[in-house]
Amino acid sequence: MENRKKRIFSGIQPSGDLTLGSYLGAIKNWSAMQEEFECVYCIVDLHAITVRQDPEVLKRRTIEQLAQYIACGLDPEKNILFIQSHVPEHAELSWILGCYTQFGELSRMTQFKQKSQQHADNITAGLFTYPVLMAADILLYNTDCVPVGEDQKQHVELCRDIAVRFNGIYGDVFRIPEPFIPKMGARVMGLKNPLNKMSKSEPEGCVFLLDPPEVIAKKFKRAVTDSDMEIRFDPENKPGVSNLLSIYCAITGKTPQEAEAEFAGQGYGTLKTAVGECVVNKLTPIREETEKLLADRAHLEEIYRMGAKRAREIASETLKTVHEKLGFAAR
Ligand code: ATP
Ligand code: LTN
Repeated sequence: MENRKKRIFSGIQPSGDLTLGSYLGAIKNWSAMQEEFECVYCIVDLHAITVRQDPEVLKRRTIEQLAQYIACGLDPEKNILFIQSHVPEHAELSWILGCYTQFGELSRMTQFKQKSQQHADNITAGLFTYPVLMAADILLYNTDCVPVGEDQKQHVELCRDIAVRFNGIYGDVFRIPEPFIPKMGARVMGLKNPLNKMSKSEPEGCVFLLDPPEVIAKKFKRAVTDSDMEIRFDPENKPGVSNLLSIYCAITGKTPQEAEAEFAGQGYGTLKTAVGECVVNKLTPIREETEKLLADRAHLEEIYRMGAKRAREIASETLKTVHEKLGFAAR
């Protein structure tokens, strides 16, 4: 395989407005990687339609998500930023990989089990084969590393299994990717229900990247904690307080022990205000920059078109190799 910088691939669905969870679990780490690695970041609209979307809203969110990627520090010159449906190789490789994925493997995916409960009236084949498309995303770019939150680890592991299986039959076709899960912020919990992951499709207890400062402060003030008064990092017994401490640590870079010492002897009110403030300080410049970027749609369109062109150059090479290995007649 060619001699090059290590490659990173990741993506987020434009299925809702970006949250503090997707920022701390994924995007924050993406921008830290752009100097050292060759990075490809995608807006995965094909994945978003695995549950029903409103076409107008989907279109708006797709462009807003691109603006937020850039506002979070992803330089569109250094990174390849693109929209999944603009690179048809994703859907093509997904079909092929689906023929090398077991029904049983897909049945075991936690996200499928959860989403099929949430959308019990619309459990589509797309929802079931979602992880195969994700494997195609990753493998098309000969990705070395996939920075995601904890909830996506199982999907990256399935991707590795598919790649190993394919390579076992056809030779060294795909690079085997590693997941990258951050130490802090890998699983930000909802502020209303700290037993559930903060998620854009559950707006209750969810902080959005574009929330104004007063809304963020209010959401933290109302965060669920517990009835004892001790500020201690203990996710099992004190999920609400530990979640606030994790958010604080993920943003400030402090360890949970340092944060505990800093808040020792203080009340939950002080903790909530402090965490709310550090989140506001982090998100305010991102919101302002997003608004500026959204004022120039033509520029954003130029960025995603350039991104798709660069992405396609890589993806089409991989797909060509796969076709040859499978024995498809040359075009
Ligand atoms: P949906 O509710 O539509 O499933 P989501 O809010 O869970 O969406 P995704 O688009 O699935 O967000 O995730 C985008 C990225 O952010 C993934 O890498 C995912 O692991 C990460 N992520 C999402 N929510 C969290 C969270 N609460 N904590 C840490 N990382 C998260
Ligand atoms: N399934 C991911 C989004 C996603 C992704 C990817 C992440 C689609 N394709 C490739 C990393 C690499 C999610 O966050 N729900």
